[in-house]
Amino acid sequence: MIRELRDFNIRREEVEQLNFLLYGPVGAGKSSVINTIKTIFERRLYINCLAAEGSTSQTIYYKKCEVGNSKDGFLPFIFNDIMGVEEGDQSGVHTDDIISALKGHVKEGYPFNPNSPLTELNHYYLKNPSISDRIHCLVYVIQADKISMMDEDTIQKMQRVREEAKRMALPHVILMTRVDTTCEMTKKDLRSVYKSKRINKKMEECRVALGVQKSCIFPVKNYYEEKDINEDINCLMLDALTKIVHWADDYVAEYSS
Ligand SMILES: Nc1nc2c(ncn2[C@@H]2O[C@H](COP(=O)(O)OP(=O)(O)OP(=O)(O)O)[C@@H](O)[C@H]2O)c(=O)[nH]1
Ligand SMILES: [Mg+2]
Repeated sequence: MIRELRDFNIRREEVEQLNFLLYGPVGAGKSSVINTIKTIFERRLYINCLAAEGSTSQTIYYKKCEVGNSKDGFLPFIFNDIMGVEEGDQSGVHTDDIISALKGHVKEGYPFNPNSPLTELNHYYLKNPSISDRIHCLVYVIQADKISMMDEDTIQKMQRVREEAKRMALPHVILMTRVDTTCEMTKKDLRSVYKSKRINKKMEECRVALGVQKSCIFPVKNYYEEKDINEDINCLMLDALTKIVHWADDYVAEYSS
């Protein structure tokens, strides 16, 4: 899977990288997903100060993350890290900013402002984005152990973004994190994740809350306390990534502006 992803060729030549936007509640593990993917491809534990515990979002700038390094080469993927969604009008990432990001209007480094969305007047606003600037797959990141406790407001915000993604025919998937804290059996043996009734129930809850079909929901575990590379963590994430990358490529191939 690593080789397949490293050698991945985007069908449309003018697009050099596939763009993924990670979106979900505060503390869902968005930044950790990026650390995990970097860890897999760079074969060393990747720690990023942006992954942290907090009641408000630890990620406050729009950050594009590349995978790979100049020695071994970079993969043709960019992961865009953003502020988490929160309840209420005055906190968390603004829904309009997410929709702008999907369409490619948000430049790297934009400091999110929960009170007011990005406007055309702001110098972080890209007026005429090309297909290369757009997001090619929306990736929801949701904690398996908190899905049933998610407040109505947060769910509604995420549903609004999903409606927009549907209108744009943009693929959208869910990475369901923290399967280790959700199921004891899975914690002991990550390979039994798809046998776990509890995990299956959580996937079903995700499907109902966001209307994303089951085949697009991937239970994963992020690196967070490990001291070494773990192939089981890698396999789950790589399986998800391989599928997601093909769907993003389908979107790019079919998109015509
Ligand atoms: N047990 C466990 N902990 C995790 C997992 N993924 C993330 N965490 C922990 O959850 C906390 C929040 O993770 P982040 O990656 O910072 O979450 P985020 O979505 O980027 O959060 P904000 O940027 O603040 O919105 C960190 O302490 C992580 O170590 C996982 O799969 N299992
Ligand atoms: Mg973060």
